[in-house]
Amino acid sequence: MSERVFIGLGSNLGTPLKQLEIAISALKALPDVELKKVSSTYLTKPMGPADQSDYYNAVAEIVTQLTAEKLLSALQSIENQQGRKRDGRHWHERVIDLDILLYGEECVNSDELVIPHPGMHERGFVLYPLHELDNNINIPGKGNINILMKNKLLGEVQQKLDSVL
Ligand code: ROI
Repeated sequence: MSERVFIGLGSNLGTPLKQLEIAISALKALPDVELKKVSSTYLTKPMGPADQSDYYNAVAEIVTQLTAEKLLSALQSIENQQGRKRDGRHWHERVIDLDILLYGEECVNSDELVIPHPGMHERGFVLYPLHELDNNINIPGKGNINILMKNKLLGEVQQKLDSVL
């Protein structure tokens, strides 16, 4: 059984564009993962504390046979390889962030994992790149992306750049 999965990527530390590129290559190299598409890169205002650099965000679409839990641990290994520090500071800068946004139509609610990713439906830095990959997608429990994009969104998009792929 394989699922269509969308992964959010974000970085605002240590040459962010390079970090996105490295993360995409690492995703591509994962066993049981087929990389389908990568959105353009979006330069976005930080959501959270303003005393941090702007973020570079993108969304990747994959098809995978991995369970959501196995995929999460693979993504965490990639983050760790790229030197992601987990110092517990809330909403602060990061070298790379890889989030499972959607896993097919599934909803997951465990201690380790919540899918759809909480907050994704109100974040411009997620919805813009996701819309580029699927302009009519439904976010389980939240609704159609076109309706969601009419709301006031956090993490304002400054600029759209080419895909890092
Ligand atoms: N803000 C933006 N614009 N992009 C992100 O990827 C991002 N990631 C985060 C927080 C700190 C919430 N803010 C962000 O984790």
